[in-house]
Amino acid sequence: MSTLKETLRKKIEEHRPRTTRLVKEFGDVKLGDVTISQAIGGARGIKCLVTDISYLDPMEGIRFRGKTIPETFAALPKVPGSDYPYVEGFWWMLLTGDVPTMEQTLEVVEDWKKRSQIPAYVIDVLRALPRDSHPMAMFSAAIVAMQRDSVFAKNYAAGKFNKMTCWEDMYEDANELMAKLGPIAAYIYRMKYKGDTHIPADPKLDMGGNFAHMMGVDKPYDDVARMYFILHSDHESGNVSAHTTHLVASALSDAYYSYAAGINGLAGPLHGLANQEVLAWTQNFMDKLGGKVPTKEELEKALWDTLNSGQVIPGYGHAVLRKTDPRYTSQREFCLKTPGLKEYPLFQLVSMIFEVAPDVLLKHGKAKNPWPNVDAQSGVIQWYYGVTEYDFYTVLFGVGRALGCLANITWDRALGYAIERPKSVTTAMLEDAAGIK
Ligand code: FAM
Repeated sequence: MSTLKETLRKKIEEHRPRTTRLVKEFGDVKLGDVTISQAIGGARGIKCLVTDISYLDPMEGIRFRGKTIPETFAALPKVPGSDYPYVEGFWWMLLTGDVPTMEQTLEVVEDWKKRSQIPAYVIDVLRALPRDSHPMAMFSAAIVAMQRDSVFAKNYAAGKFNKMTCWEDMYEDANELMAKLGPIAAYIYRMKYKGDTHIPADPKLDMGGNFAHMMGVDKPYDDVARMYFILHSDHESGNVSAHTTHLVASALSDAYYSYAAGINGLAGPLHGLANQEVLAWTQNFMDKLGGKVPTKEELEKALWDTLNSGQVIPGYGHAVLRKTDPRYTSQREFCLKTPGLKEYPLFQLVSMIFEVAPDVLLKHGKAKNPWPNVDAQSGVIQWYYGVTEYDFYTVLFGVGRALGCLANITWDRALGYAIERPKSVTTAMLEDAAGIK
């Protein structure tokens, strides 16, 4: 049986000549022009990043290694007795582009188990932080604290840097992180919100199952975790968390520095924090109505009040997508097929927002995409299963997002991607280019 690392090595060796040829023979081929509004407007739509891990079509949504979300869930080996696949098998697929066998998947399960112990000093770091620190700040601090264990950084410092083989060190660090992030997140959760009582890992369980177990949440939360981590893993390379991770890694910073930076970007309200904001918005609104599900008219008014006060409707809109996010749809389907959730008032309200908000946003006329993104749906599932501390939701996103970011930077090293350094211009230069006197 070929191991993940050996399979990846073969893929990398097959891939390298394609990148080399493109640069050597076709380096001058144009991919597009850059306009002033793109330069000022967050580089929207400029094609200057390369990744094969996932691709985001504006109308179709995400494909992981060429597979839509339903195709991904159908193809991967399932945890016995569960409807959802092993996160570990998905990691194999993201890294190699191949669907692993059950045997290959279980090899990653075992590998991560061996690596999953949280170092004692990380616990010390977490406990030293004020208990009211945001869980994303705690998560970021824990990740950067582990930098001392980076194999990549150690070998670099020892003068062992080799452009052709350094991906192997990145791969080691990436696997260490993937194995530890779930337990760290669960530790933060229980320290902050569950009276500082902790549940040891169960060696029989896979990553998703263990996460649910260490959080102290019963089945089917293990499936929620698997679904959630896979759905949040990757959204091609230009989003803030993926791009930040890639940018920092491009300076030959190791996986710990790079992913901590990505996490800090994910913590922003326009990115990962939106899922916390969706639930805060929805619940505040329900509270004002004394807990009852509103009428469509009441909802429409509340949405307009939000827009008129200059705020965004959280969970709606997207920089690239121009239709309902399939990650939203996938979570909605989970709610619709799960007894209890379908009738749950909060889900009914989230469904009603889906009916009302797109029209309101269209009339408002600003957002290019009036449809819901992944964050509009995720909080309600967490709440239903008792994870009601919505400050924590972005940490869940961060555990999943690591899959994509870390697979990407492993390939960045394998293909020797350059340090990122776009060119800036001054406002006067833009005025000159525009012909403004
Ligand atoms: N509610 C109100 N206004 C919105 C809006 C929304 N949901 N989405 C976009 N707009 C406004 C936007 O603020 C901008 O206004 P100004 O011209 O006054 O600056 C205008 O519409 C054009 O924006 P756009 O081109 O459609 O979107 P952007 O690419 O600039 O921004 C988002 C994309 C996601 C940041 C934006 O849609 C937004 O703020 N959404 C709400 C927050 C959210 O759900 N974030 C999560 C995104 C998710 F995919 C993730 O990363 N987890």
